[in-house]
Amino acid sequence: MIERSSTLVAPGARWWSPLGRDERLWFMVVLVWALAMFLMIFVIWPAIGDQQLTFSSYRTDTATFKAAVDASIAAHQVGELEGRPLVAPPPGDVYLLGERFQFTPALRLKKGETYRLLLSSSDVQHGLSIQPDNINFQVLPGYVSAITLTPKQDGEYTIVCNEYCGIGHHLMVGQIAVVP
Ligand SMILES: [Cu+2]
Repeated sequence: MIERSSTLVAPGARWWSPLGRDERLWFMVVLVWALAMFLMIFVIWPAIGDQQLTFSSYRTDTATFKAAVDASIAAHQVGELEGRPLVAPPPGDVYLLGERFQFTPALRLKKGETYRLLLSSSDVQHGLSIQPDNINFQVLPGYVSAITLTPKQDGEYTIVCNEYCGIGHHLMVGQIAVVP
């Protein structure tokens, strides 16, 4: 603290003086741009982009979900793929279970049809990454992640787990085949 009587006089403090015109202008630019980016995330890209898939989640328990997966396999299995059931479900609800260290079942979907992919885990947290489209979702025990998707292009898609889940994590892959 410098005394008024000192020969050293503190410089005038300016920071609480009214904003200058250029400062006000920059604040407005930043505010408008922040709001624009906020709208892009929730309004613009979901409407015109391909990035955001509609997604919701709800609670479940492992036994209930596993029963639904088994029922879906029993009803719509069309073959086997790499030792796992290959299921071709009709448009609507599609069940996919993540467990150490696989995704069950392998799926065959039709291009242009709309499905609700229901994901859950029977043990620990997994990640669901659909390649090469780079769709990413969490797969959690006790919760169902529901993703509405309409495949637009046929081909073979690979699911990889992208949450470290144990010693076999790097082997944890699944398949979605999209047929015309
Ligand atoms: Cu993993």
